[in-house]
Amino acid sequence: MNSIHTAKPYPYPLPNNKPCLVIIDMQKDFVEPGGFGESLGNDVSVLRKIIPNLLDLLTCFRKLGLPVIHTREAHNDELSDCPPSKIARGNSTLKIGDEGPMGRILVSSSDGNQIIPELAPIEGEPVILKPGKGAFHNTNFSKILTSLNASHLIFTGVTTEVCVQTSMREANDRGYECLLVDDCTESYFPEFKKSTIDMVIAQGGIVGWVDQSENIISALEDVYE
Ligand code: TIU
Repeated sequence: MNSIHTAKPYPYPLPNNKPCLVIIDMQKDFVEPGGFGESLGNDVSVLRKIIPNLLDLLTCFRKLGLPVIHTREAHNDELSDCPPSKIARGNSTLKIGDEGPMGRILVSSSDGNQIIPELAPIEGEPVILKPGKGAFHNTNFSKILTSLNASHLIFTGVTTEVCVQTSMREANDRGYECLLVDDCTESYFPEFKKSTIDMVIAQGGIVGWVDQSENIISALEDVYE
């Protein structure tokens, strides 16, 4: 069987069906000033360094005709999909649903909720609007993965220990073979990113695998071109 032999903790198998790129929450809310991320007290500029690597990986998937799925952490205008506990959490002056510099915080119709232009979805790429940190909770993610006959998911996006890790763990529990891309995911807290990566590959890959985008691109080109 083909594999990405550089992956940790051991080679990541590449299937005969198509692996799927999952890009978690690369929306303005988390990487641009004035959004949800900054309202929580974070320096959002630290997340931007993954954009060029992620664009290279996305370009590779598109070129090879492999599926790409985007997610956004998003709520409807009425916030009927947002538990009061989520709105109340944190000590920010700007809460979910409040009017901020990029429109209402974390509301799907606002400018701040859109994916950054560099990584904007193209026609045919599903965008999952997820009200939770995980991509499966109250979404059609499972249905889309089934329709794509997906078994192998390559996870990227922000933030590593919150929405990316939650989604990857949910996928792992559902039987998907999950690979986290080290240089295509970022956290506001470098130590949390490192710990997440350590946790994923500990105990023989208890949650999945980790590798760098350069190795993944080169293996995908070898196998699927
Ligand atoms: N706060 C934080 O680190 N993350 C989130 O609230 N959502 C995502 O990770 N997308």
